[in-house]
Amino acid sequence: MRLERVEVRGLSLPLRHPFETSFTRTTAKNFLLVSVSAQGVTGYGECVADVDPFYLPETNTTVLHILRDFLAPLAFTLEIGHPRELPAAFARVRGHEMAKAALEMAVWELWARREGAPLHRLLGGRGGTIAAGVSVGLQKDIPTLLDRVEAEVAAGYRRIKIKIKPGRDRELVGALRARFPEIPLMVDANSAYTLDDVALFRELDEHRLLMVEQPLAWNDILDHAALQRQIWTPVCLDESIRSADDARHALDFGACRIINIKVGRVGGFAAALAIHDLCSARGMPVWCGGMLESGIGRLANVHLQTLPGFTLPGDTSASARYFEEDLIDPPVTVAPDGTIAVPEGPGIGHAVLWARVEKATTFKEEWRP
Ligand code: OSB
Ligand code: MG
Repeated sequence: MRLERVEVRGLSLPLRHPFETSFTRTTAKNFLLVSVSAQGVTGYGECVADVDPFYLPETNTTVLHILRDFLAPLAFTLEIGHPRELPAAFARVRGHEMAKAALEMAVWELWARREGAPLHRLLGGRGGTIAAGVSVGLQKDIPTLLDRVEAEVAAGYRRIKIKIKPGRDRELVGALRARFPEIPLMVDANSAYTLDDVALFRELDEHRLLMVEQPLAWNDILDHAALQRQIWTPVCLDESIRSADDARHALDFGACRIINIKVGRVGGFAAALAIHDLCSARGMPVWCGGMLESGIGRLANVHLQTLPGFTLPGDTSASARYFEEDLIDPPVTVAPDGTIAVPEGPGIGHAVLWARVEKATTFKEEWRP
């Protein structure tokens, strides 16, 4: 198969509630949507980059540059026998995993549609349901946080994650544990701490958290290994894992006991599958993270999570938590038992509402061989 057209558009979707982390406060989801076409079929890939480089180095602007000037021209030269061939073809471009992933994911989605198969079948997953977890941002005060968590628990979510940052950590966890002693609870620091904070993490050990996600630097493996040796709570890596080699290094050095896989962060589905397989072989649990995706990226995450190594609930929750109007029909919903149904239609499996895509579009570029 040869690609005949690549389109990239910028979209802006207002968030129903601002999402606050240790590194920023987001009020709208501003992202790139990649569409690839061949032989009358179009596939979609949602990019996880944002307007700023505060989570990882890439931004929407760097992604557009890399796609327009390097990855799309390269992709047009390929006779694609299977989407898993793309990472080797893209390897000459160093880094830029989010740009690579957006294009690679669109080709996988196109491939699934061509075969009339749901994405999960192409990935080696299964139908049925997946367990939903939820990521709760920093709130204005502790009572508000408790109310938010109470609502999410009532909605059925199987695991609660809260964001922490220096000065807003032990109090939040203590208050939550006092109110909900038994819920599966974890924290995500998004790289806000250093090894000088070991004492804090030892304190958090008392609360029997499921894990602490990315406590230290975004590009670190070794300090995390030093931290993990000194605490009971499993460390989970997010930002630090941007390739299968990163995952192998983290495993070999004991930097974590759990890995958060985000397809868009690791360069695409092929890398996500490689990390999944490596972790499965070594007995390390994985779960699927989220980046406040629209329904298009959200459904890609749903399909990935049907692989057997995803033994922990991820950050995939209902469309309605984020957006008044999602780009897909039906939206992603969570059943009272905290599960999400895995779509069986071709590709991502739900219709893309193109009128809504057009309405949210801020700019568009289109390239051909
Ligand atoms: O670190 O997992 C993260 C959102 C944006 C950037 C980074 C992260 C997150 C989340 C939200 O935690 C997950 C979601 O609800 O999509
Ligand atoms: Mg995270």
